[in-house]
Amino acid sequence: MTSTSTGSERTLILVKPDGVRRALVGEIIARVEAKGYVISELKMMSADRSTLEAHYAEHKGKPFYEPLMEFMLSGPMVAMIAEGNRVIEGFRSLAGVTDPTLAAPGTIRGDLARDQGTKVVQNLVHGSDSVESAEREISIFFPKK
Ligand code: DAT
Ligand code: MG
Repeated sequence: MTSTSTGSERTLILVKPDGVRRALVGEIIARVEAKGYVISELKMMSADRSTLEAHYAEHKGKPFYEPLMEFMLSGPMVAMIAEGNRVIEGFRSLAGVTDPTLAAPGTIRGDLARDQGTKVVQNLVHGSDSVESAEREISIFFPKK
């Protein structure tokens, strides 16, 4: 690493229950790997409510909060840690914007998701949005033993 390069980052990626149900786990992982990020942790899991409440604390009270909880509890998901320089920003770019109708073609949400008419947007993936959120979210899904 040169003195001007930024340090390698970590981000939390979730393949949400819609992604697992639709058998898109491999496709999503392939895009992360093809971009060149390194997956350092990976597990299939069913989240419990308290984990999701901690993860989505910033959204508590919003109209889509309860539907979001219900959706995230609706089946198994895949949690992973990806690493690389600027991976937080880079994965958000691979994922596309929150609304899959507006997400650009070429992105995970833009290519593979659409509006389902549900109260919560079902958009296949979660990616941390800052270094602080990434470290907080990683400690929720991959607590140090
Ligand atoms: P992102 O997942 O792009 O970081 P977010 O953190 O603002 O988006 O919201 C978390 C999830 O909640 C998002 O992936 C889908 C759902 N969501 C967000 N805003 C919504 C809205 N206005 N209506 C319905 N669902 C929404
Ligand atoms: Mg978010």
